[in-house]
Amino acid sequence: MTVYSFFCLGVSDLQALIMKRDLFFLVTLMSLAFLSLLRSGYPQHIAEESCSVQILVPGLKGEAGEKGEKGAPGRPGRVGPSGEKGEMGDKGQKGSVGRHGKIGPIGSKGEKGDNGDIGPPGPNGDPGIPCECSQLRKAIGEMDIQVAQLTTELKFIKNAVAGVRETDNKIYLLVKEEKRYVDAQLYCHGRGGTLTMPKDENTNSLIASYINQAGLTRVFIGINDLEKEGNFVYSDRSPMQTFNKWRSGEPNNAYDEEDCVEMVASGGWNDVACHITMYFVCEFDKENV
Ligand SMILES: [Ca+2]
Ligand SMILES: [Ca+2]
Repeated sequence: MTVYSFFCLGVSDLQALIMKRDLFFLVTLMSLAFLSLLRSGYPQHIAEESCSVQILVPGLKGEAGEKGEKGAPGRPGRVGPSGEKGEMGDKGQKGSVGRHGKIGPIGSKGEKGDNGDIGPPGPNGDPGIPCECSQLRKAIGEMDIQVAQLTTELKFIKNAVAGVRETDNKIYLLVKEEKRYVDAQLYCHGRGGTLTMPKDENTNSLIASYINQAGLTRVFIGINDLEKEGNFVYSDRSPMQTFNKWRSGEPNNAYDEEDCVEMVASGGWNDVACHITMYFVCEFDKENV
């Protein structure tokens, strides 16, 4: 009966149903009608029957129900974002005086201050002792001379300690200080002697050995022709004797300036210039020492 009623609905009636948006109800009706057709096997007969049966339409909407009770409180919402910074508040009141602090550590040493002002001059001193400057200067000068003499004597003693040669009545000293002939003679004379005067073979050999042992090659000896060219004399101005040890070709008065005499390591003699400097040998009489 329901299916027949459905197909007997007019188009306007369907539209009305659709307009009422009761689609679920409509679909249900269509499904039931289709099943009925399959079961009957005479779908063409439907259109031939009259639509005198009841028309199925939905009922009127019921009245609204009573208002429900108030629901349970909802969950708390999320924390909202930070608000904008507020304006600075008013300055608070001045606090009370705090407690006394601890004593701090000792500070580092400060820099030296500036010099103070110059003080007033002190009282005058007592009068001094009159200065005898001239006498003091003289004394100082004499002391300087003595120091120089002592220095020279010290050198002489050093030379003497280094070794002397002697015969029965003579002492020979090799002085290792380079001096000109005249200065060498003054040196020896100042100590009570003279430049050595070899007057025999033994003495000449002794002096030659002396300078050889000292590792020397030449020394001044006390012979010269300063006063008269070619007339050789000893340093004490005594005349030459028969003994001599002139080397071959000597004396030659070379360059017309050789007026003093040296002894070479072999013991031979040679006239040389007096202004050259070399070591020398002094001799002293034992009686005068
Ligand atoms: Ca000469
Ligand atoms: Ca010569």
